[in-house]
Amino acid sequence: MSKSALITGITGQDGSYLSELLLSKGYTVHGLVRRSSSFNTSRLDHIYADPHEAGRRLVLHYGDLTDSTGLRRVIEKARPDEIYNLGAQSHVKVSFENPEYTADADATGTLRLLDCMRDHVEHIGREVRFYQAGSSEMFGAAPPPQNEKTAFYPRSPYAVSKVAGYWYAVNYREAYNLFIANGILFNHESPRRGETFVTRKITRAIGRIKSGLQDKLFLGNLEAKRDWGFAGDYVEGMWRMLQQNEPGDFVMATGEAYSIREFLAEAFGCVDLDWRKYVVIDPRYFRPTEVDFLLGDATKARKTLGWTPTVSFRRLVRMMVDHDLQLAE
Ligand code: NAP
Ligand code: F7E
Repeated sequence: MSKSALITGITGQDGSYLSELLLSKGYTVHGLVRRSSSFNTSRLDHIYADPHEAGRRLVLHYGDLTDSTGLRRVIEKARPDEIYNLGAQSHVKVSFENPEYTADADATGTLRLLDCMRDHVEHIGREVRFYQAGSSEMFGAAPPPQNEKTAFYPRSPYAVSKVAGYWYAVNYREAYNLFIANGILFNHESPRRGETFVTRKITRAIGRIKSGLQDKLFLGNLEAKRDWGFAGDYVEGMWRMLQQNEPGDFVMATGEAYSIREFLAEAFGCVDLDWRKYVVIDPRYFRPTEVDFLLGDATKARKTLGWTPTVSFRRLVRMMVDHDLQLAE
């Protein structure tokens, strides 16, 4: 019997890469999709299967992390062996504008899903494994390098909500003896990254500048440093966490950090342009509390999961720039 997985946040960057990975391993993949007035499944277009197709292995269900009844119903229908909780209001700056919604979807949403899983496991009498998408933002102001032993110091409503999700996951693991793993993932990017995150905002602007569609790029704080990896590598790590004998918590990171300024130089350098001629600082993109320096130590993931990132910083930037040049054309 092939395995079945349920992914919340399947329409997001990571959801699309994880779906590809699980389908390639023979899984049937169920995904939770929010109702939207326009199509929100474009990242899944290439693997989408029409509901009328016999034997399809990608099944989408309407649902929302703010709606427990719907979550319960989807779990009962999908009967997953593994649940990946990737759904979230994932934008740090937006979480300052919509803190309550962020807490509802990211913190209480995680609790809702865990609670549905707990009852489901009791009813069906077999194990279901759960991956919780934690974030390096949970470390916030803690000095680098950060690893599983670093104390959390969250600096945004998003980060606080992810810390809550992390602890709900630990508590459900200990209280009900469930297989639950927390990933603590540092920033991971790709050509499918949302257009308002800084890397994609930059590479998208480069494509548009080269095509004559834009001549300025408005950005906020250029001094923050991030440990940027490739999303395709990170979803492999999520899957590996659920294939272990024992559940655990794992940092996933490249161990290299660069500032936004350095990202700009690398990305504009790919097309022989000087970023200083295009970038304008706009304070609207500053955050009330910033996270200055994230640099991960993924020793545990390397040793226990055999996981290492395969895409370097330079290759990642080149991949994103090339994609966005084509897109703009
Ligand atoms: P993303 O591209 O922003 O995708 C987020 C997904 O969550 C989308 O499918 C979105 O649906 C869905 N979603 C939002 N609110 C929801 C709700 N109330 N109910 C159900 N689904 C909801 O994020 P990502 O980069 O793929 O990240 C995946 C997960 O990892 C997130 O939990 C994020 O916080 C976490 N994370 C990301 C990174 C990173 O660097 N990418 C690092 C650490 C942790 P729509 O498509 O309809 O908006
Ligand atoms: O910001 C600075 C900004 O929004 C990175 C999410 O996936 O990774 C992501 O969160 C840095 C910050 O990502 C702009 O101030 C400057 O210091 O790309 P970002 P993030 O906040 O690190 C973590 C791990 C997650 O878990 C999150 O879900 O770039 N910055 N100028 C800017 N950032 C944005 N977005 N836009 C700017 O114009």
